[in-house]
Amino acid sequence: MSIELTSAVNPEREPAVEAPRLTRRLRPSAKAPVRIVHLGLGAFHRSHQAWYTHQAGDAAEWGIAAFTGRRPDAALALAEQDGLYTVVERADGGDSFATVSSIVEAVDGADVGRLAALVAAPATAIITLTITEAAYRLGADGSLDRSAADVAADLALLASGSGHPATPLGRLVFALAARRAAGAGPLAVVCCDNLAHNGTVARNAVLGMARAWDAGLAAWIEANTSFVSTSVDRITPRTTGADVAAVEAACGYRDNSPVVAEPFHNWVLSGDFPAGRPRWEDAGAVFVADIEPYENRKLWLLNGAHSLLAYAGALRGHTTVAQALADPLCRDAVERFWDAAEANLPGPDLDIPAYRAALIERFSSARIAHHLAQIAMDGSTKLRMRAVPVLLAERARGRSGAAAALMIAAWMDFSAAAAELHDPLASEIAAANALSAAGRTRALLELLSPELVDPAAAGGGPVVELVESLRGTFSGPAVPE
Ligand code: CS2
Repeated sequence: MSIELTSAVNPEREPAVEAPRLTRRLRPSAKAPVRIVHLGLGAFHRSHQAWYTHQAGDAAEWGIAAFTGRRPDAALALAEQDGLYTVVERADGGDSFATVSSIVEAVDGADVGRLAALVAAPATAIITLTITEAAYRLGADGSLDRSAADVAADLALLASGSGHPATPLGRLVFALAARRAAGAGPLAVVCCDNLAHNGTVARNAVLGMARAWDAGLAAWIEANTSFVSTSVDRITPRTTGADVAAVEAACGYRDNSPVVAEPFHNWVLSGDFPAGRPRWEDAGAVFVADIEPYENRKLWLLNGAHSLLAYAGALRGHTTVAQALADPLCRDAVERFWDAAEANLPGPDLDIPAYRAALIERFSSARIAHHLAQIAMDGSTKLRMRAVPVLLAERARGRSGAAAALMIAAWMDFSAAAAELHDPLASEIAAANALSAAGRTRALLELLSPELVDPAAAGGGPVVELVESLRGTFSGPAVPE
């Protein structure tokens, strides 16, 4: 018996005309000199810091060399386009497209030699970071966890001089040592990860690593590096194949690295730039003396609601932020959490009612598919910034903190149900989940913060019982409309 093979491609069809690849030859734009080095080349860097730099009035003087984290892919794709990419601003009324040219060099993060050379160059004035919250390797006490396996491995490598470090912190410290050796002078490290006091966190993490390697280097970093704190905001869902096709249709070129973002964008910064900075204020960045109220507003209200929706929504069978928010049970939990957070945010200047109303609109965007799975990752690190401070602040005021405790209970239910957990503490969480009911809740709370189970602190035993009583709140299926 013979089988007739038919080609999947219809030979009668016209061959598809391939759109030209986006490059600087196709879209002529000069390369600015590298003055910013970025660690963590991902979608958010491209929709936020690189976009702000592109919009700055003095953009021609400020090129970015951006390094990936674990994988080289994003650097390879961007390098093929000479660093150019498209920002798709996705509004309810439609998409708008802008080609961004501030990234002038896209490098595989493993190329630590190139990183050191660029950081050591006198022209480099700024190092920006989006390395994820978990990469700061903070222990529950807020200092660098030197016993974390990858931190310990990097410290051993640095001490022996036998190879290049693999963690972002290790690479950064290695590169700062090169700057010190070159006598290239002071610079600013600008943390753009969603952490409370992120400049201080970055400082403690970098100095913690440096001190364990070379006390002289640590002293040099203290004297020559300004750690700038920032609050960063722009919802940036993962890019899909449909987005690549939409760019091709609208712009007439092939861009393998476009990024989709909401129209809203916000950047608040606090700190010194000893070697200068771009005019980011031209794109709306704001420079303040005291960043704490802004960062708490963003971390608690936006990111806190995101994490609550990620766990509650997933347990209720939802996939995106907009779907979860449309579920009355999830929406009610968000509003209650916001009430608790708002009660602990200072003054009318922050205009919380308007901020909350804007968040409802941003989260409800029907055209942005922001996946809960993307937000659910690294929950143990995120909840320390998003749920624990509100819970402790509420208890310090004599209230139960139930709205924040509900986020923690939902995270626990999610972590027990998840087939695979993406979290720096995944094995500790799995071990805790194997314990019996009350022991399990206590052990999980302890991973978030020892304060939550310390009988002498505001929390104490009642927090364990409170969280335990809230478990299972979202485990039923969503009620169909
Ligand atoms: C989100 C953030 O994934 C997450 O944890 O909460 O990435 C959020 O979308 C951004 O901070 C928005 O600015």
